[in-house]
Amino acid sequence: MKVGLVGKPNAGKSTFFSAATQAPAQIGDYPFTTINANKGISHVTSPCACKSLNADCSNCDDGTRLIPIELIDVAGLVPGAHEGKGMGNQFLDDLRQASVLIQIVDTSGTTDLEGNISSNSPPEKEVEFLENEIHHWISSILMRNWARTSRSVEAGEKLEDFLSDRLAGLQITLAQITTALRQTDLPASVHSWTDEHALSLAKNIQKIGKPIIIAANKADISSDSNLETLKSLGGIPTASDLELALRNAHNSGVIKYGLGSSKFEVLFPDKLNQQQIAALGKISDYLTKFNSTGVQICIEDAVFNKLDLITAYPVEDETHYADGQGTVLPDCYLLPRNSTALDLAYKVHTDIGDGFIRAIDCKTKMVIGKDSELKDGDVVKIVSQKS
Ligand SMILES: Nc1nc2c(ncn2[C@@H]2O[C@H](COP(=O)(O)OP(=O)(O)OP(=O)(O)O)[C@@H](O)[C@H]2O)c(=O)[nH]1
Ligand SMILES: [Mg+2]
Repeated sequence: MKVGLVGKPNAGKSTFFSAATQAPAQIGDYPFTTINANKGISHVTSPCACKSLNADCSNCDDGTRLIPIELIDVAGLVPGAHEGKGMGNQFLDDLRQASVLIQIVDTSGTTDLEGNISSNSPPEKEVEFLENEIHHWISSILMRNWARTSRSVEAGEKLEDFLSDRLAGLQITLAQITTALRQTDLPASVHSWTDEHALSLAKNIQKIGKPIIIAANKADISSDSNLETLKSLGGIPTASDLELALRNAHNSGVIKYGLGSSKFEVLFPDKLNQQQIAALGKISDYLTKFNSTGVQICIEDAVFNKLDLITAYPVEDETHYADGQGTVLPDCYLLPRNSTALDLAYKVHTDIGDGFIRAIDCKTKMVIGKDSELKDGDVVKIVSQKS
């Protein structure tokens, strides 16, 4: 599960990345601080299955399960990137593996679309141009050598198979391409497709196969009107640098702060200097107003709402909900809704999937077949020839 962070330069992508992953990343108030992509592990949270099972689990934090996902922070994207402007679009390739994108928008309006300091840059323009760049990127992949290669479709190859080959590696499924084709008005003969046709198909492919969440970043210094505009576009108020400060203060033992929390606790008030007291006061005011820094909300919205993933726990021992070594609920996987017991088996290991015999729903102790659909939080024993 990979989530890509995108946006214009200087919007706060690396700050968001560093806050969410705790991995070091270069942060600077100038464009193109990041050239090479940063990759790191972040987590989404979900109520652990041990709660309802009354199981003695040591893999969650007091009933909250942390499930790892990968974040990718790429170089800033400027208008015309698909034509080679700014850093060009080779770094869009870094986003190929992302199933969902979070666009980091500078809602404060203090930087223009190139990431240079500006007095009043409308943040909604960022949303518009970025979508446009992603659409052009996908359509350029679709249309590469179109006149020559699309002959195979005229010769009988199924269009969706042909397009799926084209988009291989972009984390876009055949089913998503089929849906996008159904939603797009296209000429029957692929030979007569124009760039405009490819662009309308690319728009639908992006909406279905690479959805974008909007983080209305720098909310701590944004005007109410800019924030309202972004919220009307679905933006989530976010203050990445406050989240980074909170996590750093938590890691250094100054405060106690839980992921996505609406508050923090100062552990050693006597040890704080005036500057730290002022900074924590500012953060506290922000949390009172917004209830959270928004970073965790963006990531969880991407995974649980946009991608609609569910959690499942494979185990080997259906009585103790444990693996072969006795570890209770050792793993928690994220799977698309409507995934089956067989899908989970394949996620654990190809051999386990190939050798699938049956599964057991550990909550009900009922035997379930390979086509049985899993529910969020299911605990499943897979019986396989290879296990
Ligand atoms: N006030 C405020 N400043 C922020 C926030 N997030 C980031 N910044 C500042 O914005 C500037 C740019 O941050 P970066 O994280 O380097 O931005 P970026 O999008 O990765 O930039 P490039 O790598 O150049 O594309 C830095 O000065 C950050 O401290 C925020 O939520 N609030
Ligand atoms: Mg950066």
